Amino acid sequence: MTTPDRQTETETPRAGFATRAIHHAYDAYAGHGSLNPPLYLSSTYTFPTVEDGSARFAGEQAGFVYSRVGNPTTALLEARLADLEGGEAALVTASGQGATTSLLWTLLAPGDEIIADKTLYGCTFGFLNHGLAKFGVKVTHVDLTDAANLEAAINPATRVVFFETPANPNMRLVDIAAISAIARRHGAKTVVDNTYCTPYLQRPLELGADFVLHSATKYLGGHGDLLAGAIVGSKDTLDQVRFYGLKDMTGAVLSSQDAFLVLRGLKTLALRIDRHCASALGVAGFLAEHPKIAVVHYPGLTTFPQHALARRQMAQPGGMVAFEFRGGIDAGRRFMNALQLFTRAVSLGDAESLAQHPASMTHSFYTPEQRAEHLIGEGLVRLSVGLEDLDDLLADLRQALNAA
Ligand code: 3LM
Repeated sequence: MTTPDRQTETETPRAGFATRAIHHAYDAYAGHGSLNPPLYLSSTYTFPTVEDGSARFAGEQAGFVYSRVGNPTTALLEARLADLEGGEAALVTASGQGATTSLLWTLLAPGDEIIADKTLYGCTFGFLNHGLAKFGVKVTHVDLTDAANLEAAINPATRVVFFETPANPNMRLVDIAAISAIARRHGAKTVVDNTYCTPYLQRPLELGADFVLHSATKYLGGHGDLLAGAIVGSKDTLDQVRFYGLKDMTGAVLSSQDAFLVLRGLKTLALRIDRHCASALGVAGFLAEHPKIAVVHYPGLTTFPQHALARRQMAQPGGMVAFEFRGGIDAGRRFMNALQLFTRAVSLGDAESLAQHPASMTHSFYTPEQRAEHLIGEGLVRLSVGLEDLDDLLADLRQALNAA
């Protein structure tokens, strides 16, 4: 597998990922010498004179004006995320959904087309098909696991190509470099939801994508105590998203307190993801051997159909595992109700291990017909493997499988 950090050498060697996740863009010796960055709790900013205020509004003078368009604490988080993803700029939002809507409403206009992969997080699917479609954007779902399908579907109206990899919840992978190259040749922007991987495992911009989206609610925050989102990409477009998509349309602004918590979460991101991945591999291997399980979807298993792509594109296979019971969802329900250490809850990327049933929870926004068409099995069970001891997790799975 590739190493977690694939930065090319420059004249001054660049600090490693974990170092930058802790230090980038903050000088503890400046100001009062606070080890942690200050938390700025202010909705508005003072202008020394009317002329200064006018110049700031006109973009002729640096400085903050109002926290809907910028705050020093959220600005630090933005600088850090841009650095970690290898992007020019970042914009943080009140939730992952706020990132998706703020970006797509900026990039798309009536008459444009967005081509999205078949499988998407339930509320992203909802926004595309009930939100964007209502305002005259054509939404086309294409199986992007085969790049030839994009080549066949893309046309002059296609402005955006959108996908998750691994996809939530069925773990299908999309080849970021192959899809981005086709989109670029046709003048469309590629947007990758990198929530499942984080930049520690996968950096889509380095593979040719134009924008990365995150639900920072998940691994980036890492502790299940906040909602947050992020977009990383070119400064020009993110300025448009900030001053139009976010400021005027969604207002999905991240509070500085939650930005502070995401900055805290980032300090342990590399450590946590290493542990999530090691335990998820243990869990997936254990489930794959169990007689009651029909199939396990985990990129780290050699039996995973896209294992070669996983090794090429992801530094490690991630912390999410999906699987199906031979006995269908009735067995899955008995299993989930018997869990004692895994917590029955949606969301992912927390210290606590979580289990949920996508068809009736995160992906209940699809109709049963849409789920079938979009490859979301009714019997799929999804695990977010947390940071507890692997032996304890396996013991819990073993006893719940006995009850299934
Ligand atoms: C979930 N997912 O349990 P927020 N993109 C991806 C996501 O997984 C999510 C978002 C965007 C889940 C949330 S379901 C009611 C709970 C790949 C969220 C949206 O707005 O920060 O929740 O991110 O799969």
